[in-house]
Amino acid sequence: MKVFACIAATAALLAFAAPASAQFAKPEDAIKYRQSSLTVMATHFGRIGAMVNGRVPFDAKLAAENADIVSNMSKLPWAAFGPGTDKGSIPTRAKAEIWAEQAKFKELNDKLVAETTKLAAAAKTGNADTLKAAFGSTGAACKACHDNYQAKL
Ligand code: ASC
Repeated sequence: MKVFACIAATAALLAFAAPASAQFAKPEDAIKYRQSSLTVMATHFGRIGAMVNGRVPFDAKLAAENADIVSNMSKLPWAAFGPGTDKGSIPTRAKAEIWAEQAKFKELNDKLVAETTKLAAAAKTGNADTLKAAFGSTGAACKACHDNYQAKL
């Protein structure tokens, strides 16, 4: 009995510690997770955009905080595009090609993560022009994936 309780407790702990990919009970959970992380990423990327495009004053500290969030968020969605998460009872603009071309899709995600890492580093320099350049290449990485894998509205 004690051994069983110990195994059960260990299993429960491992379930929480496991990578996100194994943690979606149903497709809707994965869809919500990836949409949420992409929404948070876009929100904070947009705040940097407002600065580099002159809609709000440049603020190095805010830019760095926003870029760190973008960088962290960019690592999350991939795990929520696993097998069987292509459709659910909530709307998704993810195209079927994502699951047909997982290697190519992963490559674009890795590119995004690399660009957002550079964005976070650029923001930490405190130089607005450096940030603007990194914002441009990060946006191109967002767009490359959307052009291929996001259904038009
Ligand atoms: C954004 C945002 C995106 C990307 C993309 C770049 O600000 O929300 O999805 O930039 O539009 O082309």
